[in-house]
Amino acid sequence: MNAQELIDTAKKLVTGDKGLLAMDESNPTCNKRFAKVGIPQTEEMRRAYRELIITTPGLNESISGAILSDETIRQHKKGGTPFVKAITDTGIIPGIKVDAGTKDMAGHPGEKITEGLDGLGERLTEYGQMGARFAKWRAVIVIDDGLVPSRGCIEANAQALARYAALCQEAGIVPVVEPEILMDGDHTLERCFQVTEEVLHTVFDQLYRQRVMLEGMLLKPNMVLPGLACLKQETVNEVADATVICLLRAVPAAVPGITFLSGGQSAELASARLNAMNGGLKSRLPWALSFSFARAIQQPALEIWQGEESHVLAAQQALYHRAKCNRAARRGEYSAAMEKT
Ligand code: 5MM
Repeated sequence: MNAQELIDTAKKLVTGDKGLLAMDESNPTCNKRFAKVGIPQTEEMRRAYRELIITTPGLNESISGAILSDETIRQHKKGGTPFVKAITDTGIIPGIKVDAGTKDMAGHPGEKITEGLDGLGERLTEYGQMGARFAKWRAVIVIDDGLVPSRGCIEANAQALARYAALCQEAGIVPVVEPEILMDGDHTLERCFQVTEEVLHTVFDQLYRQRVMLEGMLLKPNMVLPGLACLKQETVNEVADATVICLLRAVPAAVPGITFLSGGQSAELASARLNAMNGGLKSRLPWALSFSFARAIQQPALEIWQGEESHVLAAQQALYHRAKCNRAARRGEYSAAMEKT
């Protein structure tokens, strides 16, 4: 492991005002999103969609790194150029999702455990040879009050995240550590705060035990939000405050950056909330606060594209716009007026 290279790559991914684009949907997730807008669920359509994304003019103005899936990292543009080369040529750093997805956790009804540690060292070596410089692993925590989350589930997922992160660093790849508390449910913002704090403390405890170098990793958490079905939905500033207070309590200052997932928030709300954190609260932040959105960057573009060649340009404009809005949010300069331009 070259520690300095890890530190440099982690910093490069979050320095300035750019952020990460998560385009690492597994085939079933991508197919589900295609099905919703009537796009055929084939390998060629997934390839064409990913080509649309990575060839978006000016994407590199706002995006520092793109997270790919195993299928995508092996694909090529229509003309034969490998996606990884096309991405790297624009100055965007290629990353790779390496978890094997979530499974029902034995003995823990309603809870999930992320799999994929078997053979991970070898896979990381292969992805590194293909050009990936950072990786991502997502753990999923469900809130269902009175039932979950359980300590057993939180600890098992935190340990898997830490073992993944240690393997990444050994392979010279920056780990993005993603513990996601799902927005599904009617829980309050306060409950999400408690669970997020507990999960993050547990994750950082495990990262310490597994000897992960914090300066050479990134954290990809959820924002602290009320459940989607909760009757009380806090304001943008209340969400920003709660999220920052929670992160200040649980995330060591040695971590160079926090790159939020969007988790099913609308694209505009995700930008507005990130903006509020980087606006008034910036002087309190020891780390860069950035984004690693999938749906909150891609969804409008996907809906415009609909699998039609003639819609590619308009879809790319929508993608460029969302990336630009989030770049502005990193500077605390996003406003609703940007949505009208
Ligand atoms: C939570 O999902 C991650 C961030 O996406 P959103 O901003 O849309 O919440 C995302 O990177 C996710 O991990 C990938 O899409 C892969 O998901 P699956 O479930 O297909 O492995």
